[in-house]
Amino acid sequence: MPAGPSANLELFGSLDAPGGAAPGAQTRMGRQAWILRGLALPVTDALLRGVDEVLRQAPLRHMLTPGGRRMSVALTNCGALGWTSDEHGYRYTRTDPLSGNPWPAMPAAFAELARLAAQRAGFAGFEPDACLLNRYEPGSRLSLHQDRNERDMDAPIVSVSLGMAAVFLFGGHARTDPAQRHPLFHGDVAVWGGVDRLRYHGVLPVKDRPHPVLGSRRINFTLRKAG
Ligand code: MD3
Ligand code: FE
Repeated sequence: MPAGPSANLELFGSLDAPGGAAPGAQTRMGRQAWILRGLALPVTDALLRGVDEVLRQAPLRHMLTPGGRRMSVALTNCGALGWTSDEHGYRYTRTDPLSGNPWPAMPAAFAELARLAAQRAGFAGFEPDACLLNRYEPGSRLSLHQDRNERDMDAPIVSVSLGMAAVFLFGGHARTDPAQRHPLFHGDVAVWGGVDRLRYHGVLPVKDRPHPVLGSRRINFTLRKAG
C-alpha cells in the first residue's frame, strides 16, 4: 500500500486524542503490519448490532489459561471456528463449550470490513472463518503472546477496536525483543500477516476513560482463517 506523507502520523503512545488518530491515516508497525485509522467508523452501528447479536447467543466469559489463571479479558467467538483456552491448552472448536451449540454466525458486516481492510493492506482474497471477540474493562490486559493456533499462516489477521482506547504492544519474534507501543482508538482496524504474522503482541492494562457510546468498555474482535 502507498506510504503517503501521513503514513506515520499518530499520537505516539498517547491516549489524549479525544477523537482518535486522524481517520484515513495509516500507521505502519512492520513491513506487513498496519493500523488503518478510523476505517470502521462509517460502519460502527452495524458492527455494534453484530456484537450484540453474538453476545446474546454466546455470552462473554473469562477463560482459564493452560497455567490455570483466569484471563482478565472476557471473550467469546463467532464464525465456524472459535478459540478456546482451558487447562488443557489453546485450540479452535466448532461448538461453544458453555452451551454445546455451534458458535454464532459471523455477522456480514464483520466479514465485509475484514475483506476491505485486508485488501487495503495487501492481502487480497481474505476469507475469515473465525472471529475472537475480546471485552476489556478498566485494568484488563493481554500479556505478550503469539497467535499460532491457526492452520494457515499465510492468511493475515484483521482486528477491529471499539470503545475505550488502549495501548497496543507490538514486539518481535522473541518474547524479550523490545516492543513498540501504539494507541488503538475506537474505529481503528489493524491488519498483519506475512513476515509480521508471528510477532509477539499484547495490550497494556486499559485505563478507565469512558467512551461516549460504549462507556467503560473496550471491544476488540479479530478475524482469522483458523481452519
Ligand atoms: C499481532 N488481541 O485476540 S489485536 C488477540 O486488542 C489479540 O484485543 C489484541 O492479540 C486486542 O489475540 C490485539 C491487534 C493486533 C494488531 C497488530 C498485530 C495484533 C497484532 C500485529 C502483529 C501481531
Ligand atoms: Fe493476539
